[in-house]
Amino acid sequence: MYDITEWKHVFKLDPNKDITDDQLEQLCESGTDAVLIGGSDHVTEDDVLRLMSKVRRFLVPCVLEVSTIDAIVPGFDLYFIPTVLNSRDTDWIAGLHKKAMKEYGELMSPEEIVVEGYCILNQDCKAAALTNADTELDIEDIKAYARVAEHLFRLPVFYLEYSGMLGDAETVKETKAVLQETTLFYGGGIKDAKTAVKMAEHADVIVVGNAIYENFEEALKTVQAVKG
Ligand code: 1GP
Repeated sequence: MYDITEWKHVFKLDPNKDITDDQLEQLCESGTDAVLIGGSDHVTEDDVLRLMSKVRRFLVPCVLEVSTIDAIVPGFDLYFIPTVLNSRDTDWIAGLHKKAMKEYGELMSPEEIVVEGYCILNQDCKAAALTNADTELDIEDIKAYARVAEHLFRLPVFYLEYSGMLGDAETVKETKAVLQETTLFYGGGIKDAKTAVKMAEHADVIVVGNAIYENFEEALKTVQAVKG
């Protein structure tokens, strides 16, 4: 029903941050391929539910990126489950996942679940601190993680995460070159049409987060920039 291999652009909304109803409408009707709800800290069930019910008024696919077991809310189109491949803490690789499955496994429909193999590359971002990620990776390490995602774990998504800073386009290009089946997501520091085009040249899907809250008008322009 939802073919993520066709996607090019996603907005990531933080349930802990404020957005006006008018802005939300503009995002949902912008032509983006999906609205992803997720954040690294202070994600509560109430905030997720509130935001979901607003996004739900529009046709855009509404996805929960699960970051805490305490805020899993039914009613989303898809559930993205991150596994942080370069975490030093097994909880973020499969530990929390096992806990979630123990609690909700019977209720979850496999067709609603998309597992994302994260590779976190900005050592200063919250996600890196939270997951104790080993960000000291060279391009060969990153390509190896991409191959782990596609060839070993057969994950549908490999996510290069630079949250808060613009990453290296050459790294995205070289990573893309080793992936055939797995969809390459790129997120981090996209703040306007120019940065969107730059990262979308090699990533399959670009994710725009912070810019929504920092410069809304420019963030909105990233959709047309990559979807034309
Ligand atoms: C964060 O990859 C996303 O998880 C987007 O990053 O907030 O820097 O746009 P930014």
